[in-house]
Amino acid sequence: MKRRKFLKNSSTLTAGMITAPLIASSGSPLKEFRTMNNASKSNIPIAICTWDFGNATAKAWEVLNSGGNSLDAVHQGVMVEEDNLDNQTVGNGGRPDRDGNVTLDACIMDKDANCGAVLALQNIANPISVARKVMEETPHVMLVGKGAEQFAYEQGFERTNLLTEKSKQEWEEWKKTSQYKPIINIENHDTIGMLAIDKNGDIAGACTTSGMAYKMAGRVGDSPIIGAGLFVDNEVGGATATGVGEEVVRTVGSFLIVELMRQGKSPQEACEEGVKRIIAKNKDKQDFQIGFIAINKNGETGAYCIHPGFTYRTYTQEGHVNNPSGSYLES
Ligand code: SD4
Repeated sequence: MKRRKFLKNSSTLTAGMITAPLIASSGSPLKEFRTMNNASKSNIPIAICTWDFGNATAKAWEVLNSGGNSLDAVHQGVMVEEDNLDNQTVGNGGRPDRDGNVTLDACIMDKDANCGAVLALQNIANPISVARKVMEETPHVMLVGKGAEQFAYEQGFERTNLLTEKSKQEWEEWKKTSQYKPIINIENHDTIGMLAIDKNGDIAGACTTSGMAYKMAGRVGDSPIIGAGLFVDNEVGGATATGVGEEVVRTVGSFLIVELMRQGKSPQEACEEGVKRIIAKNKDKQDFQIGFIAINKNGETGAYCIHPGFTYRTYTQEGHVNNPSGSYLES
């Protein structure tokens, strides 16, 4: 069954089930939304992404500035990095798992809370496009491994060898010690998570990664998990994450940040609280990086991380900037 039809069939039930608890659980949300919606919209349209992926935000901006929607903007924006063979943390050319297989994770979410994801996808260069197909062409949200790959071929995607000579050589070198030790701020870029607001004021997000280098076969992090690596609520805002995915999953980080904004926190305050929740669960261990970025309905942005070094890109009418993120620790 096509997704749209499936949603139509279930919409009466879902609307009744979700509206009541939302309003009941968050104080006076209607008042808050009204305040946010009445504020200045000078920051719209806007595209933001984790790390210094300037070519990706430039692409997203091109889409937004020519009147395109936020879903197309984030989709086309993150694809720039999936296609960048020099980027060994996203898409084609990504570092493999410990068995030498490149396995990709990605998800996408639109203004109507439609979403799609692929997990541990092999041999397909643009996992974000497959995730969007899952969203638009199936009644499901996530497809994993062989099933995701099979679906991609059915949708016309080509089989591609994703292991570049450079990533292969590094993996051969790594095998000499075989120590799994995620590096903080690896080469100052990593997973790309992107959020955008279009000229209509609608928000969408996308997140795509090759995951932690030399992970166990079958390991999946936060990046393709809606609520963990990415979450968008068009009434409130969006958030996305980079870093050690296990820790983001444990706190459902992106959903948490959006809910904190719903309760009145700014994107900056919400990101800081998100990081602090992770720190609180890791009192004896801080040798890992997490970075969050967030945006609210007005186009205000925020970012926070554990260790200094994380940056995020913003593209608005005001300019195209790589911004340093505040950090919980000083080094
Ligand atoms: C993961 N969050 O697979 C991703 C990878 C990442 O910094 O962002 N690394 O856990």
